[in-house]
Amino acid sequence: MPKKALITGITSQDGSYLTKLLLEKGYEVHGIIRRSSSFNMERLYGTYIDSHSSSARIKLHYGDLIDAASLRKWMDTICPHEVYNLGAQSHVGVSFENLEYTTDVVATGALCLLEAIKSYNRRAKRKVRYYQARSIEMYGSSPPPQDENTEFHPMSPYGVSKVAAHWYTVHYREAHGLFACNGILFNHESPRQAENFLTRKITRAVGRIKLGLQEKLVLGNLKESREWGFAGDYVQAMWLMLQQDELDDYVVATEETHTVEELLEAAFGQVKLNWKNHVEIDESQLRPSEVDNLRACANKEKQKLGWTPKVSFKELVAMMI
Ligand code: NDP
Ligand code: GDR
Repeated sequence: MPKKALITGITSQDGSYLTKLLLEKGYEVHGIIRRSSSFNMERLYGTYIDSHSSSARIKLHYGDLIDAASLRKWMDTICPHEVYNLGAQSHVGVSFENLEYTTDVVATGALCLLEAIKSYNRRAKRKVRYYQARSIEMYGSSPPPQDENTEFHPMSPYGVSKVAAHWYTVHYREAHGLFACNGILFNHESPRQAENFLTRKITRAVGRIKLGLQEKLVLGNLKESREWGFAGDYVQAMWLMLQQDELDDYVVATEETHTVEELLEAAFGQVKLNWKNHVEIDESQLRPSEVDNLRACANKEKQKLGWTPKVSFKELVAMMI
């Protein structure tokens, strides 16, 4: 019998890369999808096979992180060995506008999923392995370098909600013996990244400007810096975390910081354009508070998981262009 994995947020950037990885490793993959008025399965194209086909090892189920009953139902029906909680309202800027919704999905959603796993474990006498997607946004204004022991000081409603999801995960591990771990991931991107995140917004605009389809690119804060890695590499680290004998929490990062301006240089440089001739600033896009001093220390993950990123910053930008 193949191992079964359940992924919330399977339609996400990370969900699509993780699905591909797990299928390659022989898993049967189950994903929770939300009902939406527009079809949003593009990222799974090339991976998804109609579940009526005898060769299909990927199955999708309607559910929602804010619908606890649906989570209990799918845990009990699918009986997975591993659960990856990737579902989230994951846009930091939007979290300042949609506060309650972000908390419901990111924090309470994680709690409901953990509770569903706890109940299932007890009934089935199993020990499901649980991965919680955490974020460097939780560190917020804590000074660098940030590692697994750095104090949390989130600077956005999204970051605060991820802190709550983190502590729920720790609580279920300590109080109820759940086999649960937190992956603290720095920014990771890909051609599948949503267009309202910075890297995709820039790389997409570069192509459009070069082809004469767009005149200018309007951005917010250019002073920030991030460690941008490739999502395809990062899902490997997620899987590795759940294969350890003892579960732990890990920071996953490239440990290579670039400013937004360096990203613009690299992206526009790919098509021999000067970004300064095309970028405009719209102050209304500035966030009420920013995470402006991030620098990872990912020693533990490198030593214990043996994971290192394969795609460099330059290669990532070229791939996205
Ligand atoms: P995306 O923003 O691409 O996707 C979010 C996913 O969550 C989508 O599949 C979305 O479904 C789903 N979702 C949203 N709301 C709900 C809900 N109420 N119930 C169930 N599912 C829901 O995420 P990423 O791939 O970028 O990130 C994956 C996870 O990793 C997220 O938890 C994110 O917070 C976290 N993370 C990401 C980082 C990054 O750099 N990408 C860094 C650190 C952490 P739909 O398609 O229907 O909208
Ligand atoms: P981030 O990514 O907030 O780090 O969250 P995002 O790409 O949204 O912003 C990165 C930085 O760029 C600045 N910025 C802009 N950002 C966006 N989206 N759009 C713009 O026009 C723009 N102009 C400047 C931002 O202010 C910020 O400083 C991502 C998400 O994937 C989270 O879910 C995840 O947890 C973190 O990364 C780690």
